[in-house]
Amino acid sequence: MKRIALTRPVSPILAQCVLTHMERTPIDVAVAQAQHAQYERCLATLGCTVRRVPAAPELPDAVFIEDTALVLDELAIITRPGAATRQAETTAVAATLAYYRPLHVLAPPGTLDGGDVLRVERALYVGASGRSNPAGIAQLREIVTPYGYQVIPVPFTGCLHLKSAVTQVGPETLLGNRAWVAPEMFTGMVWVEVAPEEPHAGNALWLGETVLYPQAYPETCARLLARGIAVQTIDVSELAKAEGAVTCCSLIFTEYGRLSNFTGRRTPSQ
Ligand code: CIR
Repeated sequence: MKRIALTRPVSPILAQCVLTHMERTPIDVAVAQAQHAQYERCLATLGCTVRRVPAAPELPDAVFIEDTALVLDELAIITRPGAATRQAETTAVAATLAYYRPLHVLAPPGTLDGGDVLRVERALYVGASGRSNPAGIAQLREIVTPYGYQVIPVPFTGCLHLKSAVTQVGPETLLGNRAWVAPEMFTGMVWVEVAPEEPHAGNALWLGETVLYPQAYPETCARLLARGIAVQTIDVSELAKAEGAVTCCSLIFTEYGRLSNFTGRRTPSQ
């Protein structure tokens, strides 16, 4: 079975991205594109088949594809991103995901960003954020409950998405910043705390054997290595200026075979 990594090219107008918790600083798009290409190469080296959703040069945040969908084993949920300028990103992602999973689509007034959803087995921890509203979380629960998933809303502060504060780095291990999210919310998981001087270091991309991790956080990286966690570091500094990190530039899932009855239609959730 193949592990697919869906990615989307960096837009030439990345500098016009939405920013919430960061000051706008100049972004070198060529550097961002080179870092993104390196990110894709790392995913391939770590066992993923990289597939690109067609570029959307007019959509500055399109590279942050994680926010547009949640891909589970049985289905994919096409989100309705909380930033209005990002809602057009979902169309092409849905067209691609329709080859791999039956689709459900979130409807107004619900909003949800994939960056707010941390999946641990059958638990979907969902950040109650400025991007993911109660209606969006309720729709998600309605869609996934029949498949045996539990939706657990999680309060957090200080950062854009739940996965800016905490991500999974091992079967029973989370990496997070307890100033932004309470470890007690995640029952039964071991908690690795980010280094105090690296508050943004909680976003890691766990690929089973290895964690892909920003090279900007050496102190936290040392904590992961001390736990015996294999880490591959990568420079994503230019993407970070757009408030992006390592999870948000891909959608990772197992290919169980293409859907033979693909029609391009999508199933509304309501
Ligand atoms: C935004 O504010 O939506 C983008 N500039 C950054 C999104 C990053 N997404 C993520 O971490 N899941």
